[in-house]
Amino acid sequence: MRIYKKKVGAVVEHNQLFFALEVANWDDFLNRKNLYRYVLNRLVGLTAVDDVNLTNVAIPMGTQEIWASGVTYKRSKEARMEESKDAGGGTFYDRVYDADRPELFFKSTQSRTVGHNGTVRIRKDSDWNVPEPELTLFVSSEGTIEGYTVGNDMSSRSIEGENPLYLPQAKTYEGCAALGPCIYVSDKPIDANTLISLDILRAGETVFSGQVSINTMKRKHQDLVDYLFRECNFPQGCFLMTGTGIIPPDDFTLQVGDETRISIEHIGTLVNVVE
Ligand code: DO4
Ligand code: MG
Repeated sequence: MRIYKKKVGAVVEHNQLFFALEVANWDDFLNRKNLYRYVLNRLVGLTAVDDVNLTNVAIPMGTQEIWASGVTYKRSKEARMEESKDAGGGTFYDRVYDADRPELFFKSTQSRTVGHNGTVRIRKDSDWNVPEPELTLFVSSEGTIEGYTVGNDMSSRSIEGENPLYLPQAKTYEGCAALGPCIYVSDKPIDANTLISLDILRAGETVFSGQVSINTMKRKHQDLVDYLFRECNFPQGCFLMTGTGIIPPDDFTLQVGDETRISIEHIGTLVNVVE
């Protein structure tokens, strides 16, 4: 099933039918073990609705933090070693790729995040910027993976490449993240062969396209979550981006007005315009 957050309440898509649900508090609604069963029970006795507008959905988050994982795909390791070679990046990305402990970093809050059809930003002090299309987990306060959404971990490659200690500035700023359009919830983990694709359009023309399967990811979703929860509590649950396996070539940078389209099978397509 897919859960869309609306200005008021939620729309749930289940077996090709749509249902409107009242939601008093989004944090409480999402943050539960076995979210799938809970929502399924709430659908009992409801009549499907015909007239559903899914273009104006809200960011499917409440007050949760967004965290992110890094260097979980070989492509990310290689691109980052290249961009940071003048700063000694030759070894540390290699090492984190092979280490037991993953790279995890704080990414964003709701106020710095946009939803489907929202406007993401590139920093004014950065001249090399990319979207990072990432499968994003919704994790309950008990550390269980309850749902999946599409995430964009907008990144400044020039700032990150200059010095790895600048990572928080390369990653966290106003409009640095997008999530949406919905949360995909199932009674089993997302298919291991799920494809992620990214298309970047400039003045209506495609200037970059890429695709990756999540089965090429180095780490397991639950291992990332377990590390994140080792010494952090998330009373409302949290979102965790799982890293990018698609990075445009080194001569590519986003421009104002570009449109990013990130699709993940089973979930949908997250569309954003760059400002
Ligand atoms: O190491 C820097 C960030 C990595 C990242 O965001 C990714 O691999 O997706
Ligand atoms: Mg990333």
